[in-house]
Order: sequence, then structure tokens, then C-alpha cells
Amino acid sequence: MQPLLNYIGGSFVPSNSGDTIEDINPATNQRITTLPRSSSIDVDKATQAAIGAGPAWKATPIEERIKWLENIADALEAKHEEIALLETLDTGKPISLSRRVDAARSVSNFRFFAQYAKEQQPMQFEANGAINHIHRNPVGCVGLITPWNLPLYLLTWKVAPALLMGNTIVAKPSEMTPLTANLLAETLDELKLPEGVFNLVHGLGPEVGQAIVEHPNIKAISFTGGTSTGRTVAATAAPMFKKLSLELGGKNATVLLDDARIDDIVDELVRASFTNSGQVCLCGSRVLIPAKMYDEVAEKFVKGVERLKLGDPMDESTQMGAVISAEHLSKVESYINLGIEEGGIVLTGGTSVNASVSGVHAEGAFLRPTVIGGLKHTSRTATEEIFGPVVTLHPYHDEDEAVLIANGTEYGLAGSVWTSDVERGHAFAQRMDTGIVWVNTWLNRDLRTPFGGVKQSGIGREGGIWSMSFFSEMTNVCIKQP
Ligand code: TXE
Repeated sequence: MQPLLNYIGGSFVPSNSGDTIEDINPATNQRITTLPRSSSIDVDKATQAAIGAGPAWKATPIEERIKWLENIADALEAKHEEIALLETLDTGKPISLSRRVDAARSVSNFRFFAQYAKEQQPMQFEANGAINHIHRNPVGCVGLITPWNLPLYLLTWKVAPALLMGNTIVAKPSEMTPLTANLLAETLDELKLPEGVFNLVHGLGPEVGQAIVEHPNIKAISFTGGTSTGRTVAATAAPMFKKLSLELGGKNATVLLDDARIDDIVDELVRASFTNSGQVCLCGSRVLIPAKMYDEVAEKFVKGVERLKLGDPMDESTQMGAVISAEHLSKVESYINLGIEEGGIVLTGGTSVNASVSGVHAEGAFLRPTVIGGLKHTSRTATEEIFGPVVTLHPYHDEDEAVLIANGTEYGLAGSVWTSDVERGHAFAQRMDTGIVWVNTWLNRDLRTPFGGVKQSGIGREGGIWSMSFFSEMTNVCIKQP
């Protein structure tokens, strides 16, 4: 595959230094290609291009910007299979998942915001003999920094509303998953999006990401990634009074109420726990089970986990592929070992799979889905984000205790509640300190809803009007008749 380049001011260019980084396929540990190792010099060039394109893009009527989003959606849809392949190469996730989730959502992110914008009414308030008109203007040049778990899905989730609201962009994908961001740049270039409206700068977080966050002409930062990195981003952006959106980590609870029917939901619970090898910030990593049901549920959940087909991500039947990198594999394994040290019992999985699963590449970053029981809910393994295929099981004696356990971490992103009585489920959900709770479902997404978390899961919300508001500044014009 051709070496990747930055996309700045409508041109594909190497980094200023000419340095590059290797892009590795985690399923084979082989090099796919290289990407530019850019620096603040490249970020400054991209920002200048974005600033230069700003006035014309701001002046483009929103109807035209909506049309742009529709054209981009059409163009990405035509590349649906290519997106899926590139995502699987970069992340090691099963090709079926890349198609069904990553490629599909990358298209719908553009289609959704185009349609949603058409449905918005002008915002006006009348009082005291005056009419207040609320006008939304672009923020200007915005910085988008995205992670490796859902590369194009999360990048387009920011690019679509940012373009819609008239902003120009400097984007930085994770250095571990540059391929589909490059495909997006190629697509926008083919569509002849005006030069400088979208700029892509590849590189390392502390070098390129940091340069974006601290650039004085980048007025807003939309970041998705780890909590510790989010803390660094916030520390840089806050004193500069930049608009800041932080979508960070999670340690989500999957809560069974005592009227849940395990046979009906076990496969959903497994999906909520191990989709993308648990590398989704919304995955349930702790399963809370009424004590009187614990043995039966634990046994059936483990059987459900063991039904998952782990294998070569390019195989259509594979349900779980590799984790993102050898380094991340070691991090996840260290948590399994910590779990054992903290008194946990490994109920299934727990070892590097290279010997025990057919069809996977010996040097790939494969790990069998792992379930650990017997841990205190206050243990590090049960409260720190592992972001891999590891789930802990916890019995509870009454709903008050379940709420205490569910809310007992530094995170507050999402959770799910499983019950035969949705009123009970709704009431329980409102006691969870999280941004999102699913009842009897998981990852069921209406893009109009607010997405985001509390505590160390981040600041702000993405989705519908929340994205449109983040990527715009409002001016209120109050008019009194003469
Ligand atoms: O995130 P990082 P990664 C969590 C999960 C995972 C951890 C690390 O715990 O193990 O984050 O994942 C850029 N200034 N989530 O490595 O390191 C970096 O180059 C500016 C949850 O993906 O935070 C990348 O483009 N930018 C999350 C992006 O930040 C910096 C999904 C994210 O990298 C930077 C993924 C810096 N100093 C991981 N350092 C979710 N909530 O969905 C790095 N970056």
C-alpha cells in the first residue's frame, strides 16, 4: 500500500520533516504502510489553510453545506466495502463488524446531520414587545482528535456536524488507525470540497495532537480517547478558553434485575460485553447479578462467551478478532493477572490464544474473551478501565447495593439494565450516574439523542442539537419594533 500523506490545503503532502511512522496490522503484526510523523510545523500549515478557507465556507449557504454532506454520504456508501476492509486491516476487528458498524455508521453520520439540519426551525423568542432571533455562526477552525477503536465512525461523527455548521477542520486520527481517515481525505478531494475546508495531519498524540490543542487559531477541540489524555487536552485548552468536548473512557455496568430471564438475554449480554473485543467505550465490563441467580447466570453467561468464534478477522464467520496492538494486548493481560492477584477466579479465557485457537496468526494480538468472578467490586480490576475482552461478574443482594456497585467507579458513561418490567428498569436507570442507560437493549442508537458521560467519562454531549451547538457560536439579536 502506498505510504500515506497528510492532506493540507487540498494537497497530499509528506510531513515537513519527511519522518514516518509504521502502520501495523494487529492480526498479523505485519506492516501495512507508513504514515507521516508530523509536527507543529505541519499543524500550523494545516491551520493556515483552514483559516484561509474559512470565510468562503462560512458564507456558503447551509442548504449547500447540507448538499455537501449528502454527496459525501453517497461517496462513502459507494466505498462501503473498502472502508470495512481498511478498518479491519487497521484494527483487527472482524470484517462483519467493520461492515455492520464502522462503514455503515460513517455513512449515516453524514446522512443523519444533513437530514436533521433540514428539520431545524429558526429559533425565536418573543417578549417585552421584542423578538429575539438566535443566530448560529461557525466557531471557525476546529480541531478533531480521534481514537483507534472506531476510527472512521468517530471521525465522521465530528466532521459531519463541524462542516454542516460552517467550520473548517484540522483533524488527527489515531496513529494506529490512519487508513480510513486517509480514505475520507481522498473522498473529499475527489468531490472537490473547497481546498483547506478539511485538513488531515497524521502523527503522534503528544506531537500532533498536542500542537492542535495548543494552536491559538484553532478555536474548539473535539476529543475522543482515554481519560488520562483527556486530562492533558483539558489542561492545555482550558486556559486558552477553547470550546472543549471530551468523550473519554468508561467502566460500564450491565445490571440484571431479579426478574431478568437469562436464557432470553444471554447473547445480548455477551454482545454488550465483547463487541470489538470490548474496545468500545460503551461496552459493559462489569455484570451485576442478583445473588440468588448468580450461579445459574454466571454459568450461562460463560457458556455464551465460549460460543464466540475467535479467529482471523478477515474470516466472515469470525465474531472476535485481534485487539488493537501487541502493546494493548500486554496491558489487557496485565489486568487479567491483576484480577487473579486480587482474588479473582478466571471462569473462561485468560490466556494468549496463539496456541489454542485455529486460524489466527501466531504473532497476532489475539486474546480469548475472559470472564473473572469472585472479585470485590472495589478491586482495581473491577473499577479501572481495561478496554479489552475482560468482564467481571458481581453478585448483589438488593437494588440499593446494585446502584452502589454500578456507580462505584470514577467513570459515568453508560450502562444497561435487564428486566421483564420496563417501569422498574426505567426507575433503576435513573439512579445510575451515567450519560446513557439502555434497558433491555445495548448500543441502540438514535443520533438525535445526547451522547456522553459524567465524572471521568468526559465533558459535553455529542449528537443532534448538541453537536450542532458545540460546532457553532450563538448570537441573540433582540429586535424591538420602532
Ligand atoms: O487513546 P488516546 P487511545 C480509552 C481506552 C484506551 C485509552 C487509550 O482506555 O486504552 O483510551 O486509547 C491522541 N494531546 N479509550 O490510545 O491515547 C492520540 O494520538 C492531544 C476510550 O486511542 O487518548 C489519538 O489520536 N492528543 C475512547 C487520540 O488522542 C493526544 C476510545 C486518542 O488517543 C495526546 C478509545 C495529547 N497529549 C480509547 N496523546 C472512547 N471513550 O471511546 C494522544 N493523543
